[in-house]
Amino acid sequence: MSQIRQIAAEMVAPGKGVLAADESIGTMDKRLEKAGVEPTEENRRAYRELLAGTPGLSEGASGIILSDETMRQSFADGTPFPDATRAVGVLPGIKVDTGAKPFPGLPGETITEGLDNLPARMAEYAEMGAAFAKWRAVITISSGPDGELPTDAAIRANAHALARYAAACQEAGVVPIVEPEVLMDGSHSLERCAEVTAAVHAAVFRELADLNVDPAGMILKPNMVIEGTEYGRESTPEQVAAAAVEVLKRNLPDDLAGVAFLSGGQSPERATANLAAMQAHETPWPLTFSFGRALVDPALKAWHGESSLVGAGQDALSERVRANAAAVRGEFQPA
Ligand code: 5MM
Repeated sequence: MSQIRQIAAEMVAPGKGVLAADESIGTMDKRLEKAGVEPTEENRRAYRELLAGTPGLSEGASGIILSDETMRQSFADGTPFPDATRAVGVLPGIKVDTGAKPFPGLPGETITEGLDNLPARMAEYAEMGAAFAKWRAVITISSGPDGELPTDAAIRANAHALARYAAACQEAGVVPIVEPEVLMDGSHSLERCAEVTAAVHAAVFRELADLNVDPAGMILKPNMVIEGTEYGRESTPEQVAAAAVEVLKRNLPDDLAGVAFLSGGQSPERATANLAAMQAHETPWPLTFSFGRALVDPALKAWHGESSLVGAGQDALSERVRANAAAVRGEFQPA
């Protein structure tokens, strides 16, 4: 088996998911401020050390996605982050996109940037120890002043960028996490989310195939198929799971290494319950988690920047990682 296939399989091994701790500096600072923590480089570092240094993290997390800043920082004892996470059995990954930016010509939509010089950057990240990478495309559903969104053009361009990124990763011996996120923002139904998500996956897997990306050496990080936050009625975990699996089965190749869902702004409890319900369905690929907020929000709240509360923050993260690992093993017990 090729090295990237082996790493990809390790990332979605039974009972394991991937922790997304790759907020850009701007996003991280907003989250720190909201939690009452001064947004400084040292506080961003200390918070990421709290997460990556959580005792027992590797029992439920195969990897952690870092940002460029964190990748170049060290634990307080001087160990660089990628070495520190590997030492505890958690693969380091790197977010390589440079953000979703307003799409010229397509009002209300975004195109994710970061392709310039990517092969050279990938080689540097591989040298620094990155086992895998991540690129997030953002797709908006709306029927507002900008017309009916998303447009086919935005879907196509974002899918193409994801495929160019994934090909560059595999060429550098790094596993790509391909994240096309259809946002939950809006008043759309679960059925509309299903329709858009399926169209996005169709475009993404067409572009990936065109650029000869090996599905067995990559992970798809999709949104769950879920109603918009303003829809007014919450779908049950069984409805979300059935819709998500039906959508995935339409376009994903059977030899894809795995699917690791994002949480998208759901509460930690809802994201876990939905993930647990997915496991009742037979799929050719493991279905696991690569949550950001649904794993780390409780930890950030518990810590709020106090060195005496690092343990409390780590306990809060452990609790969410354990719940999601139980969910993917089919052992989830709702509270
Ligand atoms: C952790 O947040 C990631 C990076 O966000 P920005 O670059 O926008 O600051 C983000 O890509 C995240 O990995 C995914 O959206 C999944 O996170 P959630 O919180 O939706 O599970």
